[in-house]
Amino acid sequence: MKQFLSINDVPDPVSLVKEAMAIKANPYAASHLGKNKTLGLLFFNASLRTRMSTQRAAQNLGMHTMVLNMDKDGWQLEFEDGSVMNNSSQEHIREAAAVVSQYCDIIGIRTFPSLVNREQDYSERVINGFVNHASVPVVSLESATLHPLQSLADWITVEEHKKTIRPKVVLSWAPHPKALPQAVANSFVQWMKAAPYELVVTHPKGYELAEPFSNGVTVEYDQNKAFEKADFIYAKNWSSYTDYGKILSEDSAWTITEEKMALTNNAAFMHCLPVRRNVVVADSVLDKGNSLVIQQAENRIFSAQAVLKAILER
Ligand code: AN0
Ligand code: CP
Repeated sequence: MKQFLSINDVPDPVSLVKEAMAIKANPYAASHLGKNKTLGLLFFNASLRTRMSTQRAAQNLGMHTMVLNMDKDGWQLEFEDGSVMNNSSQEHIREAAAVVSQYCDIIGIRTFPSLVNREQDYSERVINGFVNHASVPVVSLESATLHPLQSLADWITVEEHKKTIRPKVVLSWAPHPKALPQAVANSFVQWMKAAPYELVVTHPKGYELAEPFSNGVTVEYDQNKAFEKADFIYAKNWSSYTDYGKILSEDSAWTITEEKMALTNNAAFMHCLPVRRNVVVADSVLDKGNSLVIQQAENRIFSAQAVLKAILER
C-alpha cells in the first residue's frame, strides 16, 4: 500500500479486514518489521482513540512514534502557492511536509474541515498538501471528508459480531449541539458499500451525504422504518453537506433510545466515539450488553496495524 487516504488506496478491502483480524489474533508476529522506522503523527485537532491506538499499532510493529499537536505546538501553515506570507501563516506546506519527511518514514495527519468553505474542505487541502510535498507515505487519521481507519475498525467489528451472513447495517443520523464533520459518515458509507452487507442510511431531509460517497445507497427518511430488521445500528451526527456546515435539526426524536432499539432485530449499537450521552444515544443503550463501542475502539489498533504493516511491506 502506497498511502492510506481512503478505501480507494486499498487493493482488496476484504483481505485487509481478514489481515487485521489475523493481526488481532497474533499482534506481535511482525514486531521486527518496523525496526528503526518512525511514524510521525500530526494532529491539527483533538483525538483520544486515534492518537493512542495508532501509537499502539506502531509499537506492536516495532516502530517508534513522534506526535506533534500542530494546532498548539506547530507553526501556522500556508497552503497557497505563490502567496506573500506577510499575514498570520508562518511556514509553507512545501517546507513543512518535506522536513517532516526527513524525520519520519510514514506521516499520519488528522485535520478536520472548516465546515465553512465546502469547496476547500472537499478538496482536502491539508492532507493533499502533505501528500503532494512529503516524500514518504501519508496516512489519514481523519481528514476533512473521510475517516478510513475508523471505517476499517467498524467493518472488523461487524464481521466479529454478525450473526447472519448478510446483516442489515443502518447508519443513523442523531442530534448533536455542535456542527460536526461528515467524515465518519462519508467513510462508513464508502466502506460498507464494499462490504457484503445490506446498508441503509437514515437521516432527516437536508442531511444527504455527498456524491460520490452516497451514490447507490438506500436512504430511508423514516428512522423507525429504517430500524426494522436491523442487525447493527451505527449512530453518528453530521452537519449538513447541502446547506454546508449547518445544523438543520436538533430533534431529540432521533436520539437512539431503548424504544428505538426495540424496533430492530435485537441490533448491536455502534458509534465511533466520542459520544454525547443522552443527546446522541441514551445511557441505557450504551450501557447494555449489545453496545459495541468499546470493541470498535479496541479494533482501531488492528485497523491501524494492518495499514501500517501493508505500507511497511510495500
Ligand atoms: C469528530 C467527528 O465527528 O468527525 C471526531 C470523531 C472521531 N467528533 C467530534 O468532534 C465530537
Ligand atoms: N473515533 C475517533 O477517531 O476518536 P478520536 O477522535 O478520539 O481519535
